[in-house]
Amino acid sequence: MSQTKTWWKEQVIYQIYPRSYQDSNGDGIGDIPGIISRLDYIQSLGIDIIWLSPIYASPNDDNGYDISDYRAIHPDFGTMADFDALLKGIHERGMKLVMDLVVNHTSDEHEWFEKSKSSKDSPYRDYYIWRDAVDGKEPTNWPSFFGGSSWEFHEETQQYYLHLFTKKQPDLNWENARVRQEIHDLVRYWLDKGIDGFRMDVISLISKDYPLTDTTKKAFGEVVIERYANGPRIHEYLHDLHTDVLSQYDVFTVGEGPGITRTNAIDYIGAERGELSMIFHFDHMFMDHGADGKFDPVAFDLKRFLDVIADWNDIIEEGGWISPFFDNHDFQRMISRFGDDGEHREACAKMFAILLLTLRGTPSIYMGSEIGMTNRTFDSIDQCRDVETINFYNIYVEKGGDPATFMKMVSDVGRDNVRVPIQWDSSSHAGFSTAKPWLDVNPNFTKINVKDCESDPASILHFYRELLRFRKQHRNFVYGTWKRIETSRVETFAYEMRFDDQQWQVFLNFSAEQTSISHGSGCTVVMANYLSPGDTFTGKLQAWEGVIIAV
Ligand code: ISL
Ligand code: CA
Repeated sequence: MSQTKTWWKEQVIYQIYPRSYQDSNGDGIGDIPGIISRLDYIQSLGIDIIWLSPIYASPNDDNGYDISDYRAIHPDFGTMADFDALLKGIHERGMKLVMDLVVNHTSDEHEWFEKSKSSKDSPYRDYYIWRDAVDGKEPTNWPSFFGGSSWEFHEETQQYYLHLFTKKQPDLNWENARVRQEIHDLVRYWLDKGIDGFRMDVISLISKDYPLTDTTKKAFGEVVIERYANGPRIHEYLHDLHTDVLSQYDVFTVGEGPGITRTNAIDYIGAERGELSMIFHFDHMFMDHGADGKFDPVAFDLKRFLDVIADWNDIIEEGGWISPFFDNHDFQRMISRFGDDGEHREACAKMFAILLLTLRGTPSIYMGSEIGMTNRTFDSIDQCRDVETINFYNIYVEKGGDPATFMKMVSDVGRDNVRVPIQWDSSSHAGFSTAKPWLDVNPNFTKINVKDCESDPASILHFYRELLRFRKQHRNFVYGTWKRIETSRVETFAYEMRFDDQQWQVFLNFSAEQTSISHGSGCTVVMANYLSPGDTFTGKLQAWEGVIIAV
């Protein structure tokens, strides 16, 4: 199916986790003026769209994914005037701004919840999901994403409320038309300010499947599919939000949500559906999570990983659109997770850049990938800030688990790996702040930082720039076709892209072993991490080598 031309299909997203981008006032917390001071840098990369993780008022139980006022900026980040200046600065540079919309839940400190819990008769009671105890216990056996039960008992009114995330993140009741109206209003508030779209947090979870009943599944991922995601009214809610609000602006939306699968995704993103512009899917992100989630890991399966990438690429042929990504603020650094962050770090980071930027869709680059940032080591829970890590640590240790074993897992999979400050230079605190940061920098900042990359023409940073420029010049990436080329070796991923009379092939070696491929020999290189444009490809692939050739 051919895709209609739309600006947001042609662009590239850069995600900023605001607490960790740049501190401007020496309190150790990244802020809006800090981001403003880096806009020229972001523009110099060739980025089109900036996605900001939440900057709203929040008690920060889940670092801003627990919002207490949707129309206020958290003082840690600055003021509304700072926000307006940021938006202006982004637009002046020809870029766009996407905000995070977190409306599956609010903070328990949001005034709606304060009123809701005040009394069973409060007109706000029904903004959230309250239930009586059943046989003196939780209404259902639902586990929370962040450990423990999804129900919290409220002594004063003697009922439980539902929270799929932490107990400070009560789930909103979307069945209530007033809740939906409030959300439409706040979406309109930000769109009227001139932002260019929303990334919608766990949007697949907003419609609950009533009556709420026990799950029969054991594995957390299956519970999500069985009970939490893709509820009966999800498409009605998204369609209404689109029709009543979003469609009146020239904006786009990217939906995030566990439980969206290869088969049901098209219902969210099909062009004629009028729901979401695109989604982030998680098939490659959850595949090494075991029954109990990320702290119950199973072995990474490269074959499956590459099959998932190729399979999801086809959804674009079916008329859908996605945002390819390999890391974000919830996972670990992509090269540490899927590649090599040691000996072959530079080659590997560049190869992943080739992959990310030659898939169809609107790619999302997580801040710091452009310099090949890596996971760090966490030796003690005191070094961690993430509520997910801390909750699961407590559960693990209470059950008699060895703290050191858990901390090893945290160093692999903990979300704080990607939340450490950006490494700007080799000065103290990596140039992020003059004070001790809210989450300590990765000690490798003296070797991996933006400043050093700037002065090295062969750096990962310059490679990203070149690749982004290249992507912009060629429409193959957006409107062409993409087809996998079968290879005899799991670690060699190959595909072909065509548009008009242009034909390219991409070969990627997902290993440190040298190998060769029977395609493309004698063709001219257009972009590569070892070879230079204009070189002749010989069919040989070095460690983590990536190459795009013209056929
Ligand atoms: O982070 C995860 C695994 O470690 C995911 O399961 C994550 O919880 C899920 O993808 C939803 O994430 C989003 O909503 C959460 C928030 O903590 C995440 O930061 C956000 O991206 C609750 O708002
Ligand atoms: Ca600050």
